[in-house]
Amino acid sequence: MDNHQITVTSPLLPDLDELNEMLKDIWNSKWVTNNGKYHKQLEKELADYLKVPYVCLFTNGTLPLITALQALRVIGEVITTPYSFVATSHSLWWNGIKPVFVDIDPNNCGLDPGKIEAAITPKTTAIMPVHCYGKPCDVEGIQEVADKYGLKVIYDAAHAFGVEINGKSILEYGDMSTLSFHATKVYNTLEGGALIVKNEKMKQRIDYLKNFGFSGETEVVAPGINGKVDEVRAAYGILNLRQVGKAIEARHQVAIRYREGLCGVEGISFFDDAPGVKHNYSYFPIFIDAEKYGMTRDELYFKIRKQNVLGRRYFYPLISTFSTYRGLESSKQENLPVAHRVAEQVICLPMHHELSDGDVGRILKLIVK
Ligand code: T4K
Repeated sequence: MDNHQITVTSPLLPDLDELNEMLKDIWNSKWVTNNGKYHKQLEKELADYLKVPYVCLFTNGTLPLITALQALRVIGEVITTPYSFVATSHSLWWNGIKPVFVDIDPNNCGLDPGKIEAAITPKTTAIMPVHCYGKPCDVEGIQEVADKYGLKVIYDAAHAFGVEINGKSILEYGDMSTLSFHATKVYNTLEGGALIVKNEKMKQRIDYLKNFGFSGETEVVAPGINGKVDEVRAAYGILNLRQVGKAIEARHQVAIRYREGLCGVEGISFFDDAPGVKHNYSYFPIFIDAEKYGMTRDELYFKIRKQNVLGRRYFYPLISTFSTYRGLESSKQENLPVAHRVAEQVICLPMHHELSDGDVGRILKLIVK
């Protein structure tokens, strides 16, 4: 029996010959970084593809979070979710900001806007929600609370490349949004990321901040960082952008097959497509109700692992349980009952553009009893 390893994801890679042609060009030009021509081209092409005004490229998806907080001068306390990759809260910590965890809505695994108000204090200056798995948060509900209390909203949209609500990019909501272009993401530049901003003035400010704060050869206007992307990764990104639509469609087909296979399985739930939303199928989380399914999440997780199917428990354990954060008042388990439950139930099944029908069949056979 075919028992090859099936990983949770697999990177979308550009054609090597095409990349080689671009590498030759870079080698000839000897311009390899610092806002080169491929860097400029990728920022422009991404803005068009994503239907957003301005894209600022970064070397990963964590630096744009850190930089957005700097650019908007966020201080004090920020309301955020414990149900995410740890980079979300770390970006606050690196800015000397206290994360205040609020529980999630089980229907989208994003911040529950109904629970935000109770966590606001005089020190609260912003909200940092996450479009977890690329599923849109309740963006209207979150904005309503933000407007009422004069708070900034920075979306960690690391998973939400290309997601739209009624034809509008999800990256347009809030004050700023960030993306990750890590190898494990729908669209990747090996390592990489971006900050999406709304006007040219802010784009300029971010460009200063990601280049040590330099506004010219001899002037430094802010304590900036080095977040610049080199020409090799920009070229790679240009080529990947040409095939990402096809890759998302392949993922869509995998999601359809999973849903067909898992429909009606007692004790297993999953997300359907939401009306009006263009999804990117970046992850396929399933949630195990141990009592009804007759097996705990971990029992199923290790059972499929033993058969070389490497799902992942994103996002277990919760950020609020890590040593850096567990002493915070908002980290108490009774404050986050939904997040704790979901983190105990989730397995992200393998999801990528190269999964074959046979792979999906093999995975389903292990889960459907
Ligand atoms: N905000 C959110 C909500 C995020 O999810 C993330 C990152 C960030 C912010 C920060 O963005 P970055 O600074 O990372 O750009 C991965 C990624 O490293 C991380 O980017 C991602 N989120 C997180 C959810 O997952 P791991 O530790 O699960 O990756 P790893 O190395 O175990 O890889 C998983 C599987 O992917 C492997 O079993 C096989 C496949 N893979 C992976 C790599 C790296 C490949 O086939 N090739 C590869 O090169 O963290």
